[in-house]
Amino acid sequence: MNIAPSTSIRLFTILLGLLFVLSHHSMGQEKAADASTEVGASDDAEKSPIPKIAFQRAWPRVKTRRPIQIVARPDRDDVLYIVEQLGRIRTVDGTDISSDASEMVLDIRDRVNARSNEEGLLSVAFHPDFARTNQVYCFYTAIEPRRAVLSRFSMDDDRRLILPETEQVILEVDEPYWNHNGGTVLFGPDGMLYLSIGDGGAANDPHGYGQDLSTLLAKVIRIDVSGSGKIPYTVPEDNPFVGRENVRPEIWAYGVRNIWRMSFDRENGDLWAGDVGQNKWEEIDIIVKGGNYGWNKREGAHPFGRQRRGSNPDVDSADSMIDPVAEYDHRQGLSVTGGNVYRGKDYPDLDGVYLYADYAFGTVWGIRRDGDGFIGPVEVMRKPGSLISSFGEANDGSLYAVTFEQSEQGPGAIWKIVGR
Ligand SMILES: [Ca+2]
Ligand SMILES: [Ca+2]
Repeated sequence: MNIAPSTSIRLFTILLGLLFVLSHHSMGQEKAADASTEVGASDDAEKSPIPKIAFQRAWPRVKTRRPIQIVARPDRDDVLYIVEQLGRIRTVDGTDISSDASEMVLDIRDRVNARSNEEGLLSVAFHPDFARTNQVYCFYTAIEPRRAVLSRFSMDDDRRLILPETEQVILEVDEPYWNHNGGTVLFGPDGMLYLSIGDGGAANDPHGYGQDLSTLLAKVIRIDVSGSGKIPYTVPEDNPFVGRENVRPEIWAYGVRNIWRMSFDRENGDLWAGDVGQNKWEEIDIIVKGGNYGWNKREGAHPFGRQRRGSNPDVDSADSMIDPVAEYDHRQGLSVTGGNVYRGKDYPDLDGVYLYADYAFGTVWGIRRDGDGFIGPVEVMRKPGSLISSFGEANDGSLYAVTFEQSEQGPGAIWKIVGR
């Protein structure tokens, strides 16, 4: 998600009908599909193939609007949480995808600003030790002043409802513009909280925040929220920039434009991210400690714009920039939605495959890490007409996708990812 001008996506959704008609017979489309294997392509695809997938509709009678995440709760498998962008969270039955049971368990529309396409309640994470801590973390945009907010909430004694009045603000980041609010909050295997924050917005990263280590914009940050008491968070001592002058010590990685979705591989701890590009290149990254992912000197693996003001000359060297592990251009999609590595039990062939999508085109790709190299990406599904806003992982490793159907104003839908 998070295309810069929302008008372009509206125009695009109008064109989707046309795409249906043209679909597989269009020269342009076939070329685009072929091109998707160019970056990081492997000749050994036969050796360890990446299987095709399908979307199976889940909870078809549960009505949801602007669903942008599906989240598991660590202490319970029988419930999953659907995050709605306007500022609500509802449940679905994690044991039965045909169930129509659903309950609204949080409504913070009173404090969430969701006026534009990229604003709203953007991401939610349960604390990994939720059974003990009773902590839910929400990342959302607010106004007056325009900012992004990371907050902690508690559930009631029965652990059924998330209580708005328990909000405790952890961190706020001033947002210069309405777009590029980034936005995945999640916990790592190390128990730390990771948060992706976009470059603040407009176009071209006009203030050079990507390479500026004195701001949290255009970063992935890592903080420790395990302490109790009055300090909302502490900075882990092993963060890469601790102790450097004029540098925010929360920073884990930088030079990212707008990581809308990122996730950990539960088996090996790899942190995968989809970083939304500007006008040309959408990219998939594996985020490492201290890594510089290039923005706004690079878009994907390509030089971007003129050499722009960098506040920190020692990070301006192109040598230090990490290229994406996969990218695609705007003939193949417009806005990348990062997904998850499949680690479920139902489809052994899918094990280790990272699935991601283009929000606008409804194309899904798979890529597998193979030692230091990669197999793929290959196109594993195409679902034009579904705007894929996010993927999510249940406790058993099953993966889901959430979509807006037919248009950005269309009804929400949730899908289970199945083999084909
Ligand atoms: Ca912004
Ligand atoms: Ca990059």
